[in-house]
Amino acid sequence: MRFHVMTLFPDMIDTVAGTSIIGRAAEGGFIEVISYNIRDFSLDRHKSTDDYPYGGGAGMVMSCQPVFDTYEYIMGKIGRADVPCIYLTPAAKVFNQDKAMSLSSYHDLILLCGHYEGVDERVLEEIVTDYVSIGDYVLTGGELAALVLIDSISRMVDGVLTNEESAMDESFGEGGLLEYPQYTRPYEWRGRKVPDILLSGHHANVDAWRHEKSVERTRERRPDLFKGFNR
Ligand code: 6GU
Repeated sequence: MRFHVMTLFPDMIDTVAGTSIIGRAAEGGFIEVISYNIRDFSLDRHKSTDDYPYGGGAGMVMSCQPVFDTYEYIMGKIGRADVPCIYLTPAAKVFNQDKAMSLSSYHDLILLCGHYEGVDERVLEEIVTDYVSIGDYVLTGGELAALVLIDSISRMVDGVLTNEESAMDESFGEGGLLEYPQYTRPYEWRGRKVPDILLSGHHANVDAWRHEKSVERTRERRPDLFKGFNR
């Protein structure tokens, strides 16, 4: 799977996407993250990418031309039609595991990172297929949000996680419950002991205990999720 990221800060994308499990997946050829500097496509004498907003107000607005030309360059390179173009913005529906799952079925995804006060609406109307926010707070730009999508989608791609990594019961995995607590050595730390059931060797009892903890934790920390949980 390939991620094409349109941004004014390609280093931010390259650094994070080259690290840890996502970096390993790219090395292994399971995914590819390609960043495109929108500034490189500016036809302006000073390579500018933004201008003052019509109607006045604070900040600057990213111009149509460099964004559109970056998009056209990427589409020419991909050479296929069904390519979602996702604009990262707090003014959108919040991203979740279901959305990650549905996006993971594409061969290519284009991610557009805005900065300043936004992007000229006309180029968004022309190229964007999906508007995505990563939560109800404001970031200075779309790059961190794009990286969140890349991480959560990549881990669904075959070959990205080791068997060990993918076998983990996760929050939002089967059952829609949060992850149960985990412990490692030492048995006692600062007077806190590991729950004895985990040392019992009774796998069925351990599973039942973990399920109970997942339910309890979901009820306490995410009552909104718990409402939709049965059994
Ligand atoms: Cl996707 N972009 C920006 N700039 N801020 C955000 C966001 C996205 N999601 C939450 N805040």
